[in-house]
Amino acid sequence: MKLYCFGESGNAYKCALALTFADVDWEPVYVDFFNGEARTPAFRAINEMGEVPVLVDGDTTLTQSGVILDYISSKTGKLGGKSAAERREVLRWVFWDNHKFSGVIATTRFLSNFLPEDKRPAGVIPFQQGRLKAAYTILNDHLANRPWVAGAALTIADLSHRLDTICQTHGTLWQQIKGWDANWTDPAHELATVVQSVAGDIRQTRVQMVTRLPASDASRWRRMGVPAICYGPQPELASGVDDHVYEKDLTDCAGIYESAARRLLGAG
Ligand SMILES: N[C@@H](CCC(=O)N[C@@H](CS)C(=O)NCC(=O)O)C(=O)O
Repeated sequence: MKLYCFGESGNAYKCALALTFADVDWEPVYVDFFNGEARTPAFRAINEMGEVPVLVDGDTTLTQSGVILDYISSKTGKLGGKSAAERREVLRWVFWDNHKFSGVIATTRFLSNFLPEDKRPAGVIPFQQGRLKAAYTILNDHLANRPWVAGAALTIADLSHRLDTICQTHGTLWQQIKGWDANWTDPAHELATVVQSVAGDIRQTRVQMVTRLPASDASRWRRMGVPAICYGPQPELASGVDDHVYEKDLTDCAGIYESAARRLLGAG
C-alpha cells in the first residue's frame, strides 16, 4: 500500500502507526504540504478535499484518517476490537477524535507553530486551547480505570489519539517507523561533559543534557563507534517554510564548538 503523507502530519502518522502495527507492507509518498502541493490540481485529482493522508491500495483510494484506520483494521483483522460491539465502541472514539481532539489539536498546532506570529488571529488560539482542555479531560477521565480506549487491547481508537502512550508502551515503534535503532552517547562521556561545561560558561546558564527520541543523524556516527551528541540553536517554526534561528544563538554555538574542541584536543 502507499500512504501519501508528510512528517508533520499527525493524521498521516496515525495511519502509518496502524499500517506498522498491523504488519502491512507499505511505503510513504511524500507530499510537500508546506509548499502548497496539497492544493495543486494534481493532488486534488487524488483527493478532492486537498488533505493528507491518502491511502492507495491497488484500485482503492481512501482519504480521512478514520476511514483509512477502519480499512486497515478491517482488511487485516487487527486493531479493530473483538466483536461488533467493540468495533462500534472503537469507531465512536475515532469519530470523537476527528471532531473534538485531533481536529482541534492540529489546527491549534498550525496556528501556534507554523503560522508567522504576526498572522496568528488574536483570540482564536486561547479559544481552541479551552476546547482542547475539555477534550483532554474527557479522554483522561475515560482512561482512569482502563488501559485502552476501547475493548481489552490496542485498537485504532488508541492510535487515533494516544500516540505518546503507545510509543512508550511499544518501545520498538520508533525503530519500525523511522527505520533506525535508538542509540546515544553516555552523558558521562567527556565529549558531553565538556560541551555541557563550555555551553554553561558561554550561555551563562545551567545546561541540562537530555537523551531523547527521535534519534538524529548523530546516530550514524555512533553506529560506527564514534561518540556524537547534538547541540545547536533551537530553530523557530521547526520544519516550517520560514525556519530561522536567532543570530546570537548561532554565534554562541560556534563559540561553544570552538572552545569545546580546543579543550577536548588539549589546547586550552
Ligand atoms: N479529518 C481529516 C483531516 C486531515 C487533515 O487535516 N490533514 C492536514 C494535514 S494533517 C491537511 O492535509 N490539511 C490541508 C489543508 O487543510 O489545506 C483526516 O482525519 O484525515
